[in-house]
Amino acid sequence: MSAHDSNSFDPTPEDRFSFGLWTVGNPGRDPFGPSVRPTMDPNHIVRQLAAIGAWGVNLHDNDLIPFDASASERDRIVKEFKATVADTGMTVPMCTTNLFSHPIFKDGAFTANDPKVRAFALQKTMTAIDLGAELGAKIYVFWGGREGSEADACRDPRAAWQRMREAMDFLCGYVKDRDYGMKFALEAKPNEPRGDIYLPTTGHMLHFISTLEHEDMVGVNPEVAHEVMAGLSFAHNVAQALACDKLFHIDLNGQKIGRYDQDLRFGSEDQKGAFLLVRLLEGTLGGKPYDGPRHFDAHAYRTEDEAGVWEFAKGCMRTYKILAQRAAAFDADAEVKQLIAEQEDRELDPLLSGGYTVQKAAALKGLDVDVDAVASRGLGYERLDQLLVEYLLGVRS
Ligand code: GCO
Ligand code: MN
Ligand code: MN
Repeated sequence: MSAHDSNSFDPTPEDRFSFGLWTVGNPGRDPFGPSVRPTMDPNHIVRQLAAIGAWGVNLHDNDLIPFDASASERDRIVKEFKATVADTGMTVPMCTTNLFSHPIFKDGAFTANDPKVRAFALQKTMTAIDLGAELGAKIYVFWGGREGSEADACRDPRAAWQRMREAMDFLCGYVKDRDYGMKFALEAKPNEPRGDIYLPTTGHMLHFISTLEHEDMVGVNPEVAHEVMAGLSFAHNVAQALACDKLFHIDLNGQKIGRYDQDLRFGSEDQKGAFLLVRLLEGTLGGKPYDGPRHFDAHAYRTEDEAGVWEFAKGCMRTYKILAQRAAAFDADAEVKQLIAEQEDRELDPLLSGGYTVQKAAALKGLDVDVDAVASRGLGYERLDQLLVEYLLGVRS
């Protein structure tokens, strides 16, 4: 099969593509209008996802079990859902808690000023972690949707940070005590629904994690839209997480800079950013590829009916695979390789890596650098970037 055969972009379980129940199940409600699509039954979602070649389905506790369900209702729902997941050969790689919809969370959950809210948030999360464990999830995501403020005078932001740490340390203890073998993935977002959310970027999260008691079991779940909302390079954020072995999960979608959280189909905006991201995740430039789930946290346009939703989901996976193929071709191109290699002067490596020694300091101080020659050299990045654009536009392969 040629690399251009459209079938080669069909998803397979090895691709580890996953969707949340809340993503394809999004009925199109927004602040200006109600649902435009009927609510889909979770079991129907799982069957459809399996039919289009997805591998995993993720959920918040309340995507599956209504907030006020009785114990017997809960057990019936979970039993049926588990059977559907098993029948379709799907998996539940990740679960999370809805700590933002119910009015009790209007001032946050783990960071709320009212201790009863914080206690309820821990109670709800432990119950949701139990559900995740029952469904076989090995990754547990924390997105602090309402962990923020508008009236900033309401609390010392250091207290919010401290409360968040205490909650994470407590819940890590719970998972260890129960032997669930789960890892936590923390998801940053700069704002929306709160005016400002604490821990607004992946970089903030990475530092926060280094202050936790069980730092080894906590990583990040960066989302394209969230870093782009903050005006940042998503690939750079992901690269830092990968370099620290902290990329435990990822939320893929599309976003225009400077907007509200759009959650668009993956690759539908900023194709260059998406190309650089997939190149990094797939390791086509070299380096260890990302081996976790490729999760799409996005939803279909409000213009769509159910058929449009499945087109949206297929589009996310197909574009990811197209970009993976484009990135592999780009990095295999001899001219690209040469342009990148030209920037590398291996000779100085021993002086530049491996830490400080007295000898290296002396050698560096004595080094004769022809400053003018180095400064006047063109770097060839125009040609390199044009080649990237040509691969992206499909005129070079
Ligand atoms: C958002 C977030 C959420 C989270 C989800 C999983 O902006 O609404 O991206 O979709 O990813 O709650 O924790
Ligand atoms: Mn997300
Ligand atoms: Mn989001």
